[in-house]
Amino acid sequence: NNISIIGVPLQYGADRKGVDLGPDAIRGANLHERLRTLGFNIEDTGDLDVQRRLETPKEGEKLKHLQEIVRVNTELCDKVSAEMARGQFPLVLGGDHSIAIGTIKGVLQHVKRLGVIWFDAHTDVNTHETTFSGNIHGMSLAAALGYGHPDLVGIGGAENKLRPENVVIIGARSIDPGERAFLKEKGIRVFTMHDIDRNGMKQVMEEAMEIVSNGTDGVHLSLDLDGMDPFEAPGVGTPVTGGMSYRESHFAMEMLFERNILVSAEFVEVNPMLDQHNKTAMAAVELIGSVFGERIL
Ligand code: DIR
Ligand code: MN
Ligand code: MN
Ligand code: MN
Repeated sequence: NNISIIGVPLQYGADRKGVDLGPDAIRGANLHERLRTLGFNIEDTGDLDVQRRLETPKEGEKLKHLQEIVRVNTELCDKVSAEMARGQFPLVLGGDHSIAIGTIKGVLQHVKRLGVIWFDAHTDVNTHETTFSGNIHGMSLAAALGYGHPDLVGIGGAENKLRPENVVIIGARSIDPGERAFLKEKGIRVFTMHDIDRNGMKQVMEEAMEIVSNGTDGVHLSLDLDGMDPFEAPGVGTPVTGGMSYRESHFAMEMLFERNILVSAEFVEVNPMLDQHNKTAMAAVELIGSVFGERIL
């Protein structure tokens, strides 16, 4: 019943200004009040410190801003772990999706067999060898699985990692060739938009929750707001048409609450500089509310 909010104003993994303002935009959409109404004790631990000066990545540098991303994620890992050690539920606000590495590595210190639901238009399983963009937010799931640049894999200890059979991706519709090969090779279950169209969110979530809770001791939700349709969540750096509707996303969160499997959650990639009237931050707060038990009636 105790939630610790951890803001991570990191933009370097997306290499795009504005996503560093995400944590405050989400807070500003009435987050604390919504959670308190549900009966939770909220401790907002504030934001982690992130270097403000954005240096242009050097010529020939494959992974953009690697050093600062590793530093912040290492701090985040320690912070998440410390909050869990005192019985808190970590609710991490991004920031770009590279922060999933730090969050997951922190949770793994306490939950050795961890399931993950990765809600995203993308699959974020690139490595330094497959990436086209050099953006580390496209590599965070691979790193948490133990693949990619050693500095990323080493965050929170290389031996702490997810198992492919305990991970599902929901809402994917933009997958790079290298990622497609990776997903197939590791046997990671991806529920694409096609699956949601065909079977509906109810069945997709039932199957997904079965997979991530089977043989695990808890589940982490990593939710990239670009998983939603850009029409309803326009404030993201890499929008992809044809995403999950507001209702579908909302319903998925309600199903997660009913099943009561989450030990941690993060909401990432809200970019207020690209948003319309804070719509995306408000959508994030709606989803957070549902995950923690908000009901219409
Ligand atoms: C692309 C985009 N696959 C990349 N990834 C994004 O840069 O690796 N992930 N936007 O959220
Ligand atoms: Mn992502
Ligand atoms: Mn994405
Ligand atoms: Mn709601």
